[in-house]
Amino acid sequence: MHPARWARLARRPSHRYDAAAMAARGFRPLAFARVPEDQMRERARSFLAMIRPRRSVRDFSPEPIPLDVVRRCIEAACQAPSGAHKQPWTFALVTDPALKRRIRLAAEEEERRTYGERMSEEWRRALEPLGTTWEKPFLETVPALIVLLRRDWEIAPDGSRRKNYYVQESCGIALGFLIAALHNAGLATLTHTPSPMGFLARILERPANEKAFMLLPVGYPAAGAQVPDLTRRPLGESLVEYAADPTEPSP
Ligand code: IYR
Repeated sequence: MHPARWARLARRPSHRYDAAAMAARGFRPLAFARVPEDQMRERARSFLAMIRPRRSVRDFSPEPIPLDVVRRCIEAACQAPSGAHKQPWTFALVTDPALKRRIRLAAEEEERRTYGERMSEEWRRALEPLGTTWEKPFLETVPALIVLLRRDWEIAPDGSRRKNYYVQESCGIALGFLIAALHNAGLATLTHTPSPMGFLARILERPANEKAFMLLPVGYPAAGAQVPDLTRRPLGESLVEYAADPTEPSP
């Protein structure tokens, strides 16, 4: 179809969008600012350039970080889509040194058993290039820990359970937003999954409907922090396209 015809069609409000009828159903017009194509390209390029150098960090500086920045990034994470708009998450921001210490000790207790007994040989080999061990001193050094807890259900005022949907997917998306927002703000993170993670909800005294989904240390990297020399797959190995028009330029 000719692009001008597309544009005309796209501008025509469909009969489904009878504003008054939609408002009666609790809808309102979408706020969506179209961006000219050259700006779209520039924004896509600069987002990639911003996110490309992001790395998981395991060696943090003890320097304090601006917590208002962290709170704003958590607010950005909360803009994620979620199953049936249930927003099935809690973000616990932990800066209390005593709590960080308890979390470190409990995580190391689990990790000692994971590395010692629970990991398969295959898993051990997969982790070798990362150089991780059961020891997690960064959990104490880092100025902040964010514990993302998933809520599989909500507790209704009468105490009964209200189910949430696609909780893992929703929390995964929110976590992705959070990592991108923190990196964009100039802070480093680690997606840390001490396993099993039951100790986190216990230490933080969370209600029965909340289970730890991810432990995210947040801070500045330590001076001289090292990371494994990893490269990312070329796009062609991650992207498969099914276009009808073979003349469309490929990446
Ligand atoms: N949870 C352990 C092990 C670990 C597992 C994976 I998969 C990693 O990518 C990295 C570590 C730990 O945090 O050490």
